[in-house]
Amino acid sequence: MDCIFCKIVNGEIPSDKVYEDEFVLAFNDIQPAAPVHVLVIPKKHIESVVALTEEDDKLIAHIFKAIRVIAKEQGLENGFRLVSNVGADGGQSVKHLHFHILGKKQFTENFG
Ligand code: DGP
Repeated sequence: MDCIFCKIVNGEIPSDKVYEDEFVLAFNDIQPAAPVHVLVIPKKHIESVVALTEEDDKLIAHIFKAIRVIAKEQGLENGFRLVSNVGADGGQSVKHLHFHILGKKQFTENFG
């Protein structure tokens, strides 16, 4: 499958890893939009949030547990922004489910 993030999972493309366990990988975004910009992905290929099924319930809980660990490791006690872009209108460029952790930057309440 021609998926950049699957290639990162299987080591074909290098990445700057910040966290890894059996089900989840996290690495620094190649185009950081904040001083901390980590991408958290399931190792399993899932296209986006809307492609999740009940079978993935445990995986999603696991991803959120990893997000808590990573946020702590990255020193984001003061907060962070968590984003998952979905589909064309959501601006999703890589069609493999991922969560952006954006930190060490003061965000506002506005989206745009
Ligand atoms: P999105 O627009 O939500 O699909 O975000 C995809 C992000 O993935 C974008 O911020 C740039 C990042 N990205 C794309 N290709 C690579 C890559 O090869 N390595 C890393 N580390 N990040 C990548």
